[in-house]
Amino acid sequence: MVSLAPAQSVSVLGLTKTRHHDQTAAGTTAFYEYSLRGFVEGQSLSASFPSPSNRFTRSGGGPYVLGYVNGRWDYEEFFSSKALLDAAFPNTSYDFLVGASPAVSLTFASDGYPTQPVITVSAGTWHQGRLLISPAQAASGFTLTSNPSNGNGFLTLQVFSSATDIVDEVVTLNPGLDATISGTVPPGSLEIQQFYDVHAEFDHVTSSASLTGQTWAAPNSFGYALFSSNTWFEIEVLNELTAWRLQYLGTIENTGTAADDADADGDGIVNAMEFATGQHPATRGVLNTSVTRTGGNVEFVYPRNVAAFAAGTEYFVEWSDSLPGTSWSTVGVVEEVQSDNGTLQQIKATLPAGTGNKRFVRLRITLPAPIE
Ligand SMILES: [Ca+2]
Repeated sequence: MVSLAPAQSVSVLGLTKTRHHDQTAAGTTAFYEYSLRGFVEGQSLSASFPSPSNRFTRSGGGPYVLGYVNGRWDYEEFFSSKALLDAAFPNTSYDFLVGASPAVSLTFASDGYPTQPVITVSAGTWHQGRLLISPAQAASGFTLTSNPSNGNGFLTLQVFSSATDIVDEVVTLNPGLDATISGTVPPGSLEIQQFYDVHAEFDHVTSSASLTGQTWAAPNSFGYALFSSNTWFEIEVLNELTAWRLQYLGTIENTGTAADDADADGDGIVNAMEFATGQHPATRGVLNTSVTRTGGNVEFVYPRNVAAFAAGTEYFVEWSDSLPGTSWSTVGVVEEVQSDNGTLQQIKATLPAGTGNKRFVRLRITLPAPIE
């Protein structure tokens, strides 16, 4: 008779020595820390199944008792160097104890840390250790691809936020030498002004043990001792204004000559107005507007940046019969799109010419408020 796995069953347990890096730029990672982790994972595990004191030991060390958190047990310690990790957890044989069952023996053989993952991304700009993605790039989607791993275990690649998983790829069969992993961020799946974590892991198994026959184990479950190399970095999705500032002024900070109210190229048009009207803020130019009187009306034509408008920039054509204008008005102003090439529109504002012998017209803009 075939015995079915219990409703609660362990599917994998193990010990991992991990070398963590941060990716800081294209092709560049920097060491962050080492860690040792013991874990028991499975289906519908409760805090008392199979034991409240799952643990591992070795000759001269332990027991190291796993803690239960949200359906799994973990024991984790972090170390600032490999020497400190190896002093606390040498490469030797460990006995993994689940409940009162016979121990599962797992061995860290000589160091087998795989190649450090380095992720190549098909979009974005590396800036101060983060990958910045523009709204247009988020709308189009992009791909991530790793370098080859020389490990013999799993490759994983994840992109996620606290709220959602965007990419969750695993190569579960032993990939052999020179295997890579890749994933796609689907078009429109990243939100403006949100942060996402990218995590890539290469594993190298040095010891494994079948758990078949243990009363608490699911069929085809295994225990592993493995070395892993992890790489992390952060994606920030910019808003339209910040992406524009990065593209044309080389920074995302609203400061100095890149500030909204600064005039980076000294042409008399502040950066915020250059953004709103689709001008180049670092190349001197003239804002191409026109004023025409047609009968009882005045027609005022100005350029509008389609992306800036879509992002919430507001435009106000205002008139006054006195300067300095303390009485700017939008009364009677009617606007229409005169032309549109996809990135820039020409907007024609029609307003009453008035009964006096002069009338002044201006364009005022307010930038969209950052999302809080
Ligand atoms: Ca300017």
